[in-house]
Amino acid sequence: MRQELMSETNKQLVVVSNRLPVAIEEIETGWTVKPSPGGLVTALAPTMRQARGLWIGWPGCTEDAPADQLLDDLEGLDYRLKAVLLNADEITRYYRGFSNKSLWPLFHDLLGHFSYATENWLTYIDVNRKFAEAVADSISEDSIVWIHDYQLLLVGQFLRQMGLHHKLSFFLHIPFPSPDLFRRMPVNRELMEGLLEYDHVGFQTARDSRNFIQCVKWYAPESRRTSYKRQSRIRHAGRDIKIGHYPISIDFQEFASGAAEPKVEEASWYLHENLQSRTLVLGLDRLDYTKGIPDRFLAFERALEKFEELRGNISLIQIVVPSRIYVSEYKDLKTELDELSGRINGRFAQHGWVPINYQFRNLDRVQLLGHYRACEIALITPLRDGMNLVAKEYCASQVDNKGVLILSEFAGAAQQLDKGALLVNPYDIDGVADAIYAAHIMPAEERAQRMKALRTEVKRTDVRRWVKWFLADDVLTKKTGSES
Ligand code: GDG
Repeated sequence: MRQELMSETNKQLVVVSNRLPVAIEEIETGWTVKPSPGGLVTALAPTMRQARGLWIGWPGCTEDAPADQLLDDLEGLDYRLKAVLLNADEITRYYRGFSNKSLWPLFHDLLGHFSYATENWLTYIDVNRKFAEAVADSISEDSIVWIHDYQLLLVGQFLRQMGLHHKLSFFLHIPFPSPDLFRRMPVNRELMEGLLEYDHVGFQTARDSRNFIQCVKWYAPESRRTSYKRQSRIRHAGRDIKIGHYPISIDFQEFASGAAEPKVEEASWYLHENLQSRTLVLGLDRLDYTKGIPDRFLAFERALEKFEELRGNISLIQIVVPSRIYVSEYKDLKTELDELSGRINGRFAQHGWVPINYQFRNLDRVQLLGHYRACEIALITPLRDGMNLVAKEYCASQVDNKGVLILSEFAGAAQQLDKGALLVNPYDIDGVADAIYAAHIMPAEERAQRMKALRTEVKRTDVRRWVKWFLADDVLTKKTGSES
C-alpha cells in the first residue's frame, strides 16, 4: 500500500499546485477559510496524512489577507498548508494571462484562442520563482516534492537554481501538444529547459507523453532515450529524467456508494418526474471553450432534425459551471450558449417538452449525483481534454448499469474507456447526432454490458492507484539526478 511505503521510508510529501485545497475569502466581519474540494484533494488526502504532508499554493485571495495565521488556526486537517500570496497584477498576468491565454489554449490544440504577451510571460517567471522560494523555505532533507500543472512549469528549474538536490516530480493535468503546435509558443525553448530540470515528468495519456518526447527530440536532439513498459528515460545534460503516463481518476467507491443513497435516488426521481422525457441526456462542464458545448448543442439539434421520434422523448440537461467569466472570450461563450439554446428551444419546444434544459450554475453534491443517476445518456464531447473526470464519475454512479456514455475521442479518458463508450469526434455534428440516436435506442442488455465494462475499468484504475503509480518510484528509489 502507498501509505505503508510512505511511512516505511519516513519521507515528507510536499505538494505544490496553483490553488490550495482551501480558499480564503473576505466577509463582512473579516476573513473566512472555505474548503475547495476537488479530485486532487481526495486523491492525495490519505497519503498527505501518512506522509506529514505539506500543501503549498495560492488560497485565491489578495495579498492583504492574514493567510499564515488563518491557515495555522485551521482545524480538522491532518496535513499543513502554506499560502503563496499573489497581488492583483500577478493574478492578471501570471494566472489570467500567460497560464490561461497562452498555455491553456495552445496545450489544448486550440490555436485560434492562443495569444502571447511578453509582460505576462515575465510575470509567470516571477510567480514561478515565488512558488519555488516558498517550497525552498519549507522543505527538509527527506521531502519529496510533487509539483502540479501548467501554471507551475518552471518551479523545478528555480529550485535547482537555488541549489536543491531533492527528487523533483511534475504532473501535467492538461494535454501536452505536438511539436508543431508547441513550437508556436515564443518561449518554447525556455519551457523545455524548465521541464527537463525535473527528475520525473508525468502525463495523463500515452499520447501526451509521446508528444513531449517528440518535443525533447526537437529541442535536444543529442539526448538519449530508453523505454520500458509505460515509461521512458531521457538522458539529458548528464541527468536521467523519467517520463510516464498516469491517467488520473476518481474515488470510485465514494461515487458508487454516494449514488446509491436514498436522498440521491430521490433527487434523481424528481428530475425525471419534472422533465417527463423518456431519455435524459446529461452535459456537465465548466464554462470553457475546450469543452465543445456549442457543437454539442448543434449535434443535439441535428439529432432532433434527423430522427423525428426523438422529439418529445429526449431532453438534454446541460449544466455549465461558471468559470473564468472575467475573460471576454468566456463571456462571449456564455452569450453564444444562451442564444443557441434559446434558438433550438424556440424551434422544437412543444407544450410540456423543452429540448434543452440549460442551467448556468453549480450543483451541490446530492444534485450532482442525482443528475448522474437520472440521466440515461452522458454526452461528454470536449474538443480536447486532459482526462475528463465527469466521464468517470458518471460511470461510477451508474449503479444499475442503465446509462450510456458518449465520449469525445479527444478526451484523455477515451484511451481507457474506449471499450464501453460510444466514441465520437466532437467536430462531426452528424456523427454525434447519430450516436445520440444509437444511445437512445440501445437495448437494455447492451447498455448493461457496456456500462459494466466501463465501471470495471474505472474501479480498477481508481485514484488511489493513480497516486500509487506516480509516487511508487519516487518513494522507493533514490534520486538519479546529476552526474558528478
Ligand atoms: C482539469 C482538466 C482533468 C463539475 N461541476 C460540478 C462539479 N464538478 C466537478 C466534477 C469533476 C470536476 O468538477 C471537473 O473535472 P474535469 O476533469 O471534468 O475537468 P477540469 O475542471 O477541466 O479539470 C481535466 C482534471 O483537471 C484532473 O486532472 O481531468 O482534463 O481540464 O470532478 O464532478 N462538482 C460539483 N458541482 C458541480 O456543479 N459539486
